[in-house]
Amino acid sequence: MPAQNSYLRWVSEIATLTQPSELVWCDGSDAEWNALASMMVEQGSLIRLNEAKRPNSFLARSHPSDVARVEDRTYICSERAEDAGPTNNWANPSEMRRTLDEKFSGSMRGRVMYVVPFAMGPVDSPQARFGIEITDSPFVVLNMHLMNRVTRDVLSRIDDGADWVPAVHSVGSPLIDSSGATLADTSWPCNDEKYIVHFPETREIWSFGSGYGGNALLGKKCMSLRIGSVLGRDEGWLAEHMLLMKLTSPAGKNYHVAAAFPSACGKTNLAMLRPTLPGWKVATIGDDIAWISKGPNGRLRAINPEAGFFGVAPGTSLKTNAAAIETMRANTIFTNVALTEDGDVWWEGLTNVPPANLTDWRGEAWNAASATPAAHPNSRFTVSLAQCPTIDPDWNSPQGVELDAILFGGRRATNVPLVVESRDWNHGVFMGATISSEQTAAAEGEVGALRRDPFAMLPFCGYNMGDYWQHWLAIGASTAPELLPRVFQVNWFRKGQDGKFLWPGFGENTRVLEWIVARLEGEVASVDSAIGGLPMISEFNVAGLGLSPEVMGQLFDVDLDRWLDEAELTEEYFARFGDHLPAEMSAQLDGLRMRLGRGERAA
Ligand code: OXD
Ligand code: MN
Repeated sequence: MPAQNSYLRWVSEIATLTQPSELVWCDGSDAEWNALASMMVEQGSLIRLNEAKRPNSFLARSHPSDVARVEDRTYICSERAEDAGPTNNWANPSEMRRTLDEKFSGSMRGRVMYVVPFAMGPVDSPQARFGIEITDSPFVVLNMHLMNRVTRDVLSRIDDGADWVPAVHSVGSPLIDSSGATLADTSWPCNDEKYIVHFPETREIWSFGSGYGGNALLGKKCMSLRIGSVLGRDEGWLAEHMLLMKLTSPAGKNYHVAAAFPSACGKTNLAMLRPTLPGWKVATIGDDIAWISKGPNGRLRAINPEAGFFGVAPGTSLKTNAAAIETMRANTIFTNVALTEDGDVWWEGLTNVPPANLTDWRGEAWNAASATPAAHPNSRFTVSLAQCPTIDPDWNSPQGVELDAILFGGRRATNVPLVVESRDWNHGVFMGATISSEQTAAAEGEVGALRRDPFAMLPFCGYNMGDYWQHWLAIGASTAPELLPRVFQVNWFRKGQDGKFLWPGFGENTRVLEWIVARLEGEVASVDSAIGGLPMISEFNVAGLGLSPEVMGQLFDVDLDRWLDEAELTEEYFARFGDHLPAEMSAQLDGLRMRLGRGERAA
């Protein structure tokens, strides 16, 4: 890891390599943000939205090829391929360094190189970690201001000896070529060739060719999850793809819940849930990432290392997530949404009827008869957490919050009940390791086949997934069972024979949380089944929902034969991890099969 104060040398090395025309040290101030935003508006790379409707907010339109994370261009360059494991793209670190040297050489010519010091987590938190991102994209700087704590304090901490993660980003589109000729700029510079590279041993990040958030805001997936998971493994904590919330019961008692769901399964909606049951309250702490470590009393505590939301816009509405709509009332950057005639934003699902005379995400005139969506399906809003009306007052607390429950969920049309409680921590780790969703589009593979996404970390674990499961087991083994959060599997997405969702979801998910809390309080029993503890139907509150006994039966059905088939697939999946598969995971699978074979089904 870079030594104290070596950031000065590092910055100068990167400048020598990339040859920018100017170097700017960022301070995270409002003045810096305003000046950069105005500059980008003048250059035509941002559109200022209607000041009366959406104050201090902007729209960016990306290059049509640069709209999402690029998993096939994301690399874990550990010294040994087996340390990246079968779920990551591994590349030889020395070869990758040669490639990066070539790609970054002169990549910032004619551009400004911004040096952005940032903290993940409150600067004073024992769980905070520091980073410095170098970027040639002012758009990245603007987003970093909203997503992270950008502050020069970080440099003082590093001067005082704190560790830090060096992260280099270039859009890979110089404005001067190697012969000195000037090249034209575009509103969204990027490069056809992209590299999102992590060196876990030296804890470095290098990102080339993309301006899109998940590839370019290096504090997020790159540092908080891929490098974060490596730091967690080495230092005894957990970096997780989880939302974080505080739930308050009608009795006024608080519970903290972390929940892992694969991308695009509604984490932001759950983090900002509006309870439908009287007396319940949800306060948001984070919608994407949680860092979990053992507190002084032995209980697990969590912080959200981020300071903003980078949420998917389509589908977000007053009906599905009123808090998100309120959060982005001002000071928000939108990427790839549609523009209304009066300078505001729109996306599919925001209203039932689209406004007339929209301009789509590519800048083309759009109307309801158009063949393509007005907003890109992965269009985004970036906004500070502080603006969220449901934000928990403790979201910035350096100590974080004590976890009471951890939820694992996938998007399962079949098999997985609405909620199941794990038998114990190790069984909970097995639940996390077997998260999956049925594939819904032929583009993802065979429709209906299971797409595995263990712990929702498939694209985000910076080391061998088998070792990561072992690390979770070790955290459990070193903690008294009564201090550990209880682990549950949930599934909002089960479908009936008619292909329709069985469960209303959204605010009604409060009912699942209510049952979980009742379990924590020992107020309700659970029914032992082969796959874990199920609610007694008579004790599960569905009052007023009008769900028939058949629907309730289907929501909680455990089909032993189908589960045995699924166990077969899990065995095949586990085999991919070879020696890195913890023996306990095989034992959990054996235990499941034994219970299924005995015909354990909920009464
Ligand atoms: C995200 C993701 O953008 O998980 O959060 O893809
Ligand atoms: Mn995510």
